[in-house]
Amino acid sequence: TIAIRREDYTAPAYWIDSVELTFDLDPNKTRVLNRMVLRRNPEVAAEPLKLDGDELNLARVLVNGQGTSFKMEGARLVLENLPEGNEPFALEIFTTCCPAKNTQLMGLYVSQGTFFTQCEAEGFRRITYFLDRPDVMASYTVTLRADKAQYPVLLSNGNLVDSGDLEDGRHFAKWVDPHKKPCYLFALVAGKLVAREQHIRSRSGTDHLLQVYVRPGDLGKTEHAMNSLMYSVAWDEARFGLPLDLERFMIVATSDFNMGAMENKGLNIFNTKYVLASESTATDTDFANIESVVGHEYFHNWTGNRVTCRDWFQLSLKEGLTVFRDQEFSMDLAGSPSARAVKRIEDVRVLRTAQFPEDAGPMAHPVRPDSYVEINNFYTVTIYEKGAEVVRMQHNLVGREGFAKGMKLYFERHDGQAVTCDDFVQAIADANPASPLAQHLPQFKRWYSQAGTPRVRATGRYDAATRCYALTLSQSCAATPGQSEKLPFVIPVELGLIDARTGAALPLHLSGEESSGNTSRVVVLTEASQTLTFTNLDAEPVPSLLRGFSAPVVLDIDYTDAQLLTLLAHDTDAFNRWEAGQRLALRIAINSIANNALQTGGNGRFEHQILPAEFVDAMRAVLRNPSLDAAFKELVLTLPSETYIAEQQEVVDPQRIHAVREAMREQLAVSLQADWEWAWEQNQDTGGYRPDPVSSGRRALSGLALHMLCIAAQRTGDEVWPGKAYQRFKVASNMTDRFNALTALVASGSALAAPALARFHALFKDEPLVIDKWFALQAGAPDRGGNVLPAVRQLMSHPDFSLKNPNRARSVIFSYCSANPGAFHRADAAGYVFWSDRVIELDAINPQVAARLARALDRWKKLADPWRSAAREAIARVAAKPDLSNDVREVVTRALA
Ligand code: HT7
Ligand code: ZN
Repeated sequence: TIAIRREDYTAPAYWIDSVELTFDLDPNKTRVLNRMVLRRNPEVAAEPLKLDGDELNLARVLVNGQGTSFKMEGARLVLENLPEGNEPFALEIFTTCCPAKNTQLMGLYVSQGTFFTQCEAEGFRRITYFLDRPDVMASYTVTLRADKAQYPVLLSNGNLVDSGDLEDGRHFAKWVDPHKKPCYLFALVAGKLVAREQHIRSRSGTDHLLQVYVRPGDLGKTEHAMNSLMYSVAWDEARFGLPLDLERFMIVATSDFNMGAMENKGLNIFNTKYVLASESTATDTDFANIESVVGHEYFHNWTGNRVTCRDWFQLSLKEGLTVFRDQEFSMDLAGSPSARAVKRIEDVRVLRTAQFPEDAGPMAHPVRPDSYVEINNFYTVTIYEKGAEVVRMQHNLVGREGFAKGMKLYFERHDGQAVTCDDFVQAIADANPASPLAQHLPQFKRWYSQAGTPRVRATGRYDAATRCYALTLSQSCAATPGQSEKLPFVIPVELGLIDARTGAALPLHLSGEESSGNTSRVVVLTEASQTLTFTNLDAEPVPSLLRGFSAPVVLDIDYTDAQLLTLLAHDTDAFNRWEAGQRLALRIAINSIANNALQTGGNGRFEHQILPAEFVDAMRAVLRNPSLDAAFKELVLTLPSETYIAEQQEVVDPQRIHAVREAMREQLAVSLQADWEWAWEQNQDTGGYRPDPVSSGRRALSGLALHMLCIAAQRTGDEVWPGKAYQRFKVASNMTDRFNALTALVASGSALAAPALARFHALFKDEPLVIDKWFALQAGAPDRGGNVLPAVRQLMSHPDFSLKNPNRARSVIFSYCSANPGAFHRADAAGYVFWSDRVIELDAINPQVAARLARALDRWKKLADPWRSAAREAIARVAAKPDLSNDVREVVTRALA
């Protein structure tokens, strides 16, 4: 395994101006004729042409129509005897490949009798020999030929310029892409598909055809995806002045896909999970995910496709920026400040439960990595979500208008180019020369080069004599693999001060500055330690720091319980209001975990009350507060996840964390029983189903209430609420309510769970995405005496299970290994043995999916024994396999380092 290093980047020795591809599609032997026009790059010293290839059968190579000598260097095709000089020359390569055997789902593959491609990052080389790198941009003409009866629809990028019948029942379609593109954006689709179509006219008056292609039975589930696409087109034009640059924009859904979706130019290919939705088969979360993934892929049309990455180290250039854009899109569509805050909290929750652990573990890497073995392993939460936070900080440092100006300059400078993360931040700064971003640009760029999550420690001191409050903010960042020393970051901290007695927002007077009377402002930290002095204060205030999560850092601050209760009740910043509740809950969890005196009784339950009355009362106050939205209440009343609690611990006992969190939940369920009943009653929907933020918030809260009532019933022996849940499960008119009721029964261990699960399967046996939920719910169920692992094994032998389908594999194996810590971290190590078997088994089928699963034990070094040694053994067992893919090898090697 050889690491590729960013500093070794050199421009390509050849450019490819145009590509003419002709496909004779056949599942077992597809023929690919590739006619290219190339020329030497005069800026690079002459060298042989080395074309990437992978699992191709080479039949013929012609240069300017003549046979030529060639050799193979590993999987690369090397041509040495090319015409001298800088004149363009023609290269024709004829290869075959076998899509039916392509279980990796990279390159050209078959899914349910339909051909699909996936070329990002390095899949195009599995279709033909090519310079498979994003800085080589060419014009594409593509002819597809296939059996007309089996493959009536033939799609590729751009515009359809010709089509017709051929001999022997075959037909053809010819597509020309008007835009140059890197080969990772190439796509083709061929099969029996139908499309929902929509004609739209842009603000500037141009007409476009939007199409969503699916299998014939799925057309009724495409309305939401189409609406999301129309909103996306309108939003990008309105917010950033970026119009759709194609006559036709297509989305095609496939049920076999390694990731969520792919932004191929004009021909996006999506996992069905992010396209298909009807109120009876999809939850509110599914609807929201579809909106954001459709938006995300559409926004790539500019941020990624028009301006692309110079090399894969710059991946966050397009991914971080596009996640930022899809987050803003969803927030703008959500509308109200409260709904925006809910979206922000959800995004931060993902960052903190997935990216912070990555940043502290063996796979930690900067937003712009310095090296990789397998690029597929770097489609990470750091590149995507932390990358988005780095863009968000730029946005906040230059302001909304300033950011729009920066984006405009970025496109003026780089349209049609393959560029770097530096080019992006430079454009934003240059468009805003007086901004703190421009002022601190070299230091700000450390966000791209230094891995690890910075910590900001805040300490406050009030001096009654001077009526001053001194707030000291000190930053640090722990070492990460390959980076022992970190330099200070630029950290924008949005803050306010709150009157401890009344909860009122206090005007901010910063010593040495003219007072604006504002109650919230941004302070930009650049030093290792800085002290801010606030004046004119009659008493010690409660600081509200990092409002809206203004930087991706951990904030260490020793709040008293009373201060947190004040913030929870009064902070004008909704994010920090939620955060105060989470801090209170986290503190209780951590103390209970540390408190060895707190023993479980023989029944495995805590004998003691863990939650203090003030906490329960504060939660009740939020639940009953008439001025708060249901969606926000649901977030406040959901305890921090086991993964998040584990991240706060030096040494992790996963069973104790699980037991404590379950006990806290049970107590919250029992103590607030009357309030949950009230919340359930208050949040019943009357009208028809709509997945908007208000009604989905009401369903989320009533779902949580039902869940809590079933938990309480389990404790008290009451049968009314499980009965009501079963009834709701049976009669619910939408999947959100139905699935929430089913979850409540399964998660509370009700006797009604088994009949409900059986009924659910029978009802939805022909809906693969719903059956995925059915599998995931069982694999993610709370463990009762070690019952989940045998259930998971049984699910794997269910006739509906298939390891080859990534959605199905994820629904069972990942739900157990990555999302069910209480059941996975078994003291007898059986969970880890199961994990290692599955990683090895999956690796032979689909290395990318296997490598994702391999990351389930990333944080093994934090585990207490016996888990730690058992986990190391399981990882070593995988690493000992001689024929592992590069993907899995890189993950386990880093884990053991
Ligand atoms: N840009 C897309 C990345 C992607 C991908 C990468 C590796 C293997 C399979 C893949 N499918 C899609 C997704 C996105 O960020 O929009
Ligand atoms: Zn993306």
